[in-house]
Amino acid sequence: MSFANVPVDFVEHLEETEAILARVAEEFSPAVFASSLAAEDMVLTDIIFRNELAIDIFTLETGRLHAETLAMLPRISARYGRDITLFQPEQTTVDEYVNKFGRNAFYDSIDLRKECCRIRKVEPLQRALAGKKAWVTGQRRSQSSTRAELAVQEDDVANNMQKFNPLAAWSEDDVWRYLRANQVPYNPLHDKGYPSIGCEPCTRAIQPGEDVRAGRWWWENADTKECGLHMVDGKLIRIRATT
Ligand code: ADX
Ligand code: SF4
Repeated sequence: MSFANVPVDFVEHLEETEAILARVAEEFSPAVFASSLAAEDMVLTDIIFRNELAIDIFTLETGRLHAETLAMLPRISARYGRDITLFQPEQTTVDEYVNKFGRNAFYDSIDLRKECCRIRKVEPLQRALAGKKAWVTGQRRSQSSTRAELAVQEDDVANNMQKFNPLAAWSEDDVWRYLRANQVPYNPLHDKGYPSIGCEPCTRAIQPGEDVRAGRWWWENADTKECGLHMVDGKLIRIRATT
């Protein structure tokens, strides 16, 4: 495609991102990409599938995702002829939580919210990452204060592998420029005030001018708003890789 009439820094980001993904596929096999099926992750999905990179894509299907998010799965299969692998929580553990605390107990305390995220996201993530050398995420620095220091490549000491954030330097505008230029399918909730999309009961639309993650766990303070996917021993630790 032509990138005439787009800023030079956008083209630079794109070339760097494509190079990072190609290096992950070649040097860190087996590697996987964790896709939430949101806008950033559709940029990476498009690059991986169109270039036939040897990186499997998976989604943590928590059991509480929006219908619009789940509807992305057949749309992706139809567009690329490739499927996304789903990882789901252990049903017995979910049942224990629901029976003991209630289906929506995550509204009651930060601890119960984190426990729900642990059961529905973090434990399935560990299964998805087992035996892999690297994983890729769609995190960007400008998404939140907790991501401002995000490195493109990190030593994921908790999972004993490398972690790559190839969109770290991208702006939200860069993401939408890419999606529109390549006519990539995207979650329709993005057009309804949802710049960031997680589980249905823990995500709401934002007002114009609000922080992009203001609709995620909106009842909590900004500094607790991470689900544990990107943490080590309960803390966000940014370890730049030396390789
Ligand atoms: S998070 O707090 O839920 O992790 P966000 O929605 O901003 O935040 O996602 C950041 C990155 O985490 C995504 O780009 C993706 O790589 C990964 N991720 C988040 N949710 C999922 C999911 N349900 N399945 C797979 N990966 C996910
Ligand atoms: Fe549970 Fe909400 Fe976390 Fe989803 S985002 S796993 S529903 S607490």
